[in-house]
Amino acid sequence: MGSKPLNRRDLLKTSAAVAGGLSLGVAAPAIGGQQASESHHAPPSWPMIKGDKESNMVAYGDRSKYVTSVRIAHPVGGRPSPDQFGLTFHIATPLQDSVGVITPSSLHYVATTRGAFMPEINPKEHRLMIHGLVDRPLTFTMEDLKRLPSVTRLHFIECAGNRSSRAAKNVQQTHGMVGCAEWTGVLLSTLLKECGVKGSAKWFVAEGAEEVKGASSMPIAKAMDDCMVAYGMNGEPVRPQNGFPLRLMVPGFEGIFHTKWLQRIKIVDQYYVNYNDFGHLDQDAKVAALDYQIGPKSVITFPSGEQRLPGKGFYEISGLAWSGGGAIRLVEVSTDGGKKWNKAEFKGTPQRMAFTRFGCQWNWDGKETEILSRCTDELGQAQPTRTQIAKYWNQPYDETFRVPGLDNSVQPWHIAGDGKVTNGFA
Ligand SMILES: Nc1nc2c(c(=O)[nH]1)N[C@H]1C(S)=C(S)[C@@H](COP(=O)(O)O)O[C@H]1N2
Ligand SMILES: [Mo]
Repeated sequence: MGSKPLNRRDLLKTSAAVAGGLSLGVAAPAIGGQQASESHHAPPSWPMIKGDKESNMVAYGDRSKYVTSVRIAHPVGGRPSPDQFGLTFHIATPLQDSVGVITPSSLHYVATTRGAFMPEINPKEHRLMIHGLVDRPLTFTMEDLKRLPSVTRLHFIECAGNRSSRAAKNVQQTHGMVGCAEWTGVLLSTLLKECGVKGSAKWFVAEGAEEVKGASSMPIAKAMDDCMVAYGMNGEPVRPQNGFPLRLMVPGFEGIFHTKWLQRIKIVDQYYVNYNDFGHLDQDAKVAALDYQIGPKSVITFPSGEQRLPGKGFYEISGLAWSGGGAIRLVEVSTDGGKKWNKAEFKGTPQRMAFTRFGCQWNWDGKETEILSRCTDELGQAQPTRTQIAKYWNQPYDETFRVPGLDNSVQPWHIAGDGKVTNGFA
């Protein structure tokens, strides 16, 4: 880089100079910045991208050819993806390249429970039926749904199989089965009020249009609280892989409950086990409501596995935090393997069951170390370490340890003296 390593004081000096105005160029340059002159480091002149009507630069915006991050097939919970028949069950988000809190739809993770089968639904003919323990069973077309009052909310979805392991090399492999999008739709409670829910209703079951039908029963209280029937995702119709034209959002609950290609909701008075069930067998609605929730979780996305720091000096550590229990209240970062913890800064206002981007200023001394993040949500729930999880399950913490159930453990990234970042579990 050529520039002299920057320490925190230099950075503060620089920002003070910027804030004061008119003194630019007097203070020390920021990271990698060099004194500008006409002969040296002037911006190069670039060729023009040739757009024509057919190209996706005009009709449907493409990203730059220099931006190349993509989703990858993800081995989730020991299940191969793609499997022996070439079917892909799980595709992971490239979190290492993420900025902000929105996962672009084309990079949002995808999980299907039976291979890559997706129904191709014509929205004009699509119907959502709500029946069971209601006064008036109703059927809604997409047009009907769009006439009703809408909500737009930022929410994450995470697959219960999203887990770190020693074998995982980067944050896409350790944490990629999660994404956060801006969802638009109608609150399920709005639809249920139209139908009139009977007093005996305790659970509801949702069904998708493809071969595999729906997940386990969900408590009716959740339906009346914040469930959404979503037709919009990041400012456009929900993508086919994410449930076009309609999907159920069950904020904070494990991914499997967010039924895609939603066509039917039945209100019932008892717990039903579905074909799609993955062990959600709590038959007490209150226990279930807590058990289906994603725990408080955070991960550093920069610097993270397989990245490399070019040299000692200033870096902003950046990462994501989320919880099924509500909004994130606190994120702490350690740069010395967990001895000291510093409060991270939020980028924007934390929202309920949504990604919160955090940052932490760090002056790396160029020595080998380990960096970690941990979070606490609005319920006061704190993210555990792997050793704490092993203790909780009464298992020895050794090379064979695999987190049972959901894995929201603290993820360490190891930084070598040459700046190479690797998985701290390996
Ligand atoms: N109809 C239907 N809905 C489904 C699934 C499915 O296979 N079919 N997969 C579930 C699982 S396991 C997860 S984790 C989430 C993933 O949502 P996404 O693919 O939009 O990220 O959808 C859930 N909804
Ligand atoms: Mo999933």
